[in-house]
Amino acid sequence: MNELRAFDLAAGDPATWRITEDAFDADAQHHSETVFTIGNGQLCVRGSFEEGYPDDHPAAFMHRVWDDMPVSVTELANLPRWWGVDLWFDGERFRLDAGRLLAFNRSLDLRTGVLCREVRWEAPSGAVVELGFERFADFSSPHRAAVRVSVASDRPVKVRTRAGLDAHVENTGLLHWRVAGQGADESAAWLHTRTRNTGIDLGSACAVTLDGVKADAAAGGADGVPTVEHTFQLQAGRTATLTKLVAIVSGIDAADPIAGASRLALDAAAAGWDALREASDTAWRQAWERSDVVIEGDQEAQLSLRFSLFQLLIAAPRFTEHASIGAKTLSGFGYRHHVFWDTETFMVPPFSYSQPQIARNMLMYRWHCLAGARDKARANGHRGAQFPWESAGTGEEVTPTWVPDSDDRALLVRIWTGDIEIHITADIALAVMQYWQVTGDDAFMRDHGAEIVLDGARFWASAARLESDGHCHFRNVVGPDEYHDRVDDNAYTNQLAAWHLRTAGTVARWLADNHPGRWAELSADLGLDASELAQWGEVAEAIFNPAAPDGLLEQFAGYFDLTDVDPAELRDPARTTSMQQLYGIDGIAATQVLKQPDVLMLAYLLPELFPGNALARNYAYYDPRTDHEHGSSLGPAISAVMACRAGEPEVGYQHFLRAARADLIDVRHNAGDGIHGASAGGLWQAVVFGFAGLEVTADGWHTTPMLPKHWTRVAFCFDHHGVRQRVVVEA
Ligand code: IFM
Repeated sequence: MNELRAFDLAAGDPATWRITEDAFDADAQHHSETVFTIGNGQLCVRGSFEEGYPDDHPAAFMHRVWDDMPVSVTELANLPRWWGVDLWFDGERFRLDAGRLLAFNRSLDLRTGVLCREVRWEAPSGAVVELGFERFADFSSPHRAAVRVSVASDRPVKVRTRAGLDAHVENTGLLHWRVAGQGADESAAWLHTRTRNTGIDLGSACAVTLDGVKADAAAGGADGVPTVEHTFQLQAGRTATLTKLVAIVSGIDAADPIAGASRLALDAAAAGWDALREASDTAWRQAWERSDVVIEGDQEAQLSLRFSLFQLLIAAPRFTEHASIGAKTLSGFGYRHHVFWDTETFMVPPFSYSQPQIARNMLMYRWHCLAGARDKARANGHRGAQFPWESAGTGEEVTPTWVPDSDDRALLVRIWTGDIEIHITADIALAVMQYWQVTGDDAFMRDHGAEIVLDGARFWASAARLESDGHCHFRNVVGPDEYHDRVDDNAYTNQLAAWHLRTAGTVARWLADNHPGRWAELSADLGLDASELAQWGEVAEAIFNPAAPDGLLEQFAGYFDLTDVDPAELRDPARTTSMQQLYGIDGIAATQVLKQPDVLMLAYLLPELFPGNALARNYAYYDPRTDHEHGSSLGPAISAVMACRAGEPEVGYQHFLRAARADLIDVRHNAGDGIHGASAGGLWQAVVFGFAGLEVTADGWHTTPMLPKHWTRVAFCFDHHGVRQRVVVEA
């Protein structure tokens, strides 16, 4: 097992904006590739080296470029490799597995999204070469990116460079592209590819220049790999700089993506690197002015939160309302870029509060996916809109039903979530209501949000089963705690369903009273009348609520009968795997151990259901039974908030650190698959809703701070009904 590795989180204020690595560890390269992902809200690229490395996982993804695949149905196609630059010194190819690495430094500037790498390398011939790499995705434009490589040597060397576009890329073994055309000359290359199954055209183009030396330039390349090549003699003490300005346009965004990409690349070349940087930096400055959260007194907390926000900002759909953020963002192959409840429950809130336009795009994605949700409800014999557990381009269910067992690939494991983890429909409605409450965006609610809420409520009303005990039940479901699947009356699912049904009544009344024209139109479209609305209210009242007289909720029917666990075993610091790995799938399901907060997740989202000491009672019961350290990465940030609400900010801080380290320190040994987006969004919520205690109500907003002892100040902005608010909490 890999040792846990930490990126340098230390020292000095500028360091709270910079992720650095000062040695190359080939065994940890997949983790580093994820951490050093950059992007612009349309396309992202992992931190893979320009020149490649054996067994690397190079990848770049762009919103909406989906292609079919076996098992997981669909995934974003790894883009043709646009950031590659190959180099030879005296005929010997530069790569870190050859020659001798003398010095290495990689750093990501979170303020500007620029990734830099400095390498001193001794070629097999003995020449010592200094190389500098820089890359960024233009944050001001969806289609542009840039790469720059500078080289210097301690003695005269003959240098050859090759910079171009490469269609021969794969998604972990699967090929998604056919080559439809290509071309190159001595200063530019272009490539036309088409996805194999969905037929999406993609135009990629790059303009390549070489400065600082006199060089011979020529078109080059092979089938699917158009390139521009330079050869030159580099004298000792001179620096040559190769600049590659890239444009990538899909057929979804433009009628002629190939011409579009070529034009954009040439325009970029005319403007030059500095102009692109300036435009990108300006856009970043504006984004950080809205999104930054200052934490004083704790550099690790500060840097981790900025890193999390950075990763969300580069993956968030800034230029389209037809895409959202997948569970692993755009930074890896994990979960095939599918969108889960992680998005609305964990990632949308930071945007609703600080960049509402982006939150709106993400919620609009769900609105555009309503047809898929209606199909899913219909296929299950229900009415209304049942959102899929995993969603991609169309909103159809794309959760795999069987996947190979991670320990024995010959075995298949049944995945139930796509069939029965139904709470996501209410999670989406909750995100819509939260967005509306903080933004006051009535136009969104009138035209789109109300439809999401109302048709989702109709699903709940039709799926609830009234039984002989007079209660409605949801049987055979999965709640947030996936250590227990196929359970009855999961408290989280039941209570969110009831909340959703009640809320739909409120939304319908609001629409009818304030926008009668739209209400007439929507209710006619949906075939919704007063009697159905009344029935929703009745179902909400009838949904089984498992609260005991002292306020303790049973997580699901029969949970309290399961084997209890020794809290010491759960807290054992020597344990390095999840409790499910230790006990097995069936073994852990027979215990009360939770993968992530479930009843406490409900208490987090709907605190009004936990009056008096009910919160403390449930916190005292469930928190010690949660696999905080090795369970779901979604859990720790929420546990941090709940600890604050229980009056224990120092405990909350320990949970906060677990979330903060999910990717920077590869706690679960799976960060190589991509950023844990929910943990990143949860980290913001831990600070803003937990430690700062921000609460927006119908009457305005207030804070109930609960800072960890060593934090001296937390400051951030958010938009309340279109007016920027500044919150400063001091110890
Ligand atoms: O949505 C989550 C789920 O709650 C726990 N397993 C991983 C999923 C994707 O992050």
